[in-house]
Amino acid sequence: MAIVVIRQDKKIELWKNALQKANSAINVYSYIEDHPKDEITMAVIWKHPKGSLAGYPNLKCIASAGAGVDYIFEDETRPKNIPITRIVDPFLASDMSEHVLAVILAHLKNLNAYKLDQVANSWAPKDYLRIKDVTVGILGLGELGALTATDLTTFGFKVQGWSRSKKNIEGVKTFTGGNEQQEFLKTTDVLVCLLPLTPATEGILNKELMSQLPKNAFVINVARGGHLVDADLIELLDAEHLSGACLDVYHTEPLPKSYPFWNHKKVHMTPHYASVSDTNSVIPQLIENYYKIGSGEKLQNLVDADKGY
Ligand code: NDP
Ligand code: OXD
Repeated sequence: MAIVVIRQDKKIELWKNALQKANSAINVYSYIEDHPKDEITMAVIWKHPKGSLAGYPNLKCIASAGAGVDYIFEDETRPKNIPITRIVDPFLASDMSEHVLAVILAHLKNLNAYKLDQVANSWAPKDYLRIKDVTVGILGLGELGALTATDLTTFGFKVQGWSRSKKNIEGVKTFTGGNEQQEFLKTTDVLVCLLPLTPATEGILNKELMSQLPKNAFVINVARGGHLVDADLIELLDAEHLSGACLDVYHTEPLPKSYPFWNHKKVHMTPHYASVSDTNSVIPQLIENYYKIGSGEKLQNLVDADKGY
């Protein structure tokens, strides 16, 4: 039994060392070093190179080092019929909630516009919005969406959410399914996308959906770039239907330098860092699952392969 860490960013050694430090009895390898492939029972991965999951004859679990698993289903060469797990973690949820709150407050108080004014030496007071007058609508009421929704209510926002199955969250008006989506959108001033990327949600932030938001609505996409139809967003911003957007995720990451978002005054960007798995917090659940593989117990935070999340 052993773990292989597969990721292409600079954090590969950090994850290998953190797993090793958490439990020195486990053999942990990085996929770029020589390692005995037949020993590997668990792969801890993040945006792995396609094809790199093949060739592990005893692999029993593919563990995403993040909450999202879309990149795993996109790899057709992945071994099928092996459980996939994902991260569910209180800091991942609270960091996301804090990010969304910061973005919404910056929008209400025109902070992004004032930064542009400052760069242009322009003194231009602007009307601002009050929390009590703003309805935030969250697409996706899972681990991250539900906490974000609850936290926003404590700040005095009106909050509503839309999800696949009906939810009951104190202080949050909930909607489900296609029929209720229209009502949800019509009454949403700030739309936050916290859906997983699946065939059912790909391109959901399109012209048809975003046109149903009230004039001057603001869109926040912190889920995946594949949810957004970029050209539709730009069209609705330029037509002054939407007042702005804040994006953390993109179709291609890093976003190519020539991309129109970079220089669009109404698009505010962060580099896919709204909320990041903290090794100290998430490694215990990975190690528990590693031992559960050995004992044949049910794994924690299993992904439903049929739903894709
Ligand atoms: P969960 O799986 O816990 O929640 C997903 C929510 O979306 C659920 O409420 C689910 O409904 C709903 N949903 C899924 N499919 C549909 C659909 N077709 N129609 C309506 N609702 C749907 O995910 P998390 O909250 O943990 O994470 C959400 C996403 O956030 C991740 O998949 C990832 O892409 C992104 N993320 C981004 C980060 C960043 O830094 N930008 C950091 C971490 C995550 P139901 O409850 O009924 O199943
Ligand atoms: C995740 C992410 O899915 O960081 O955890 O995007």
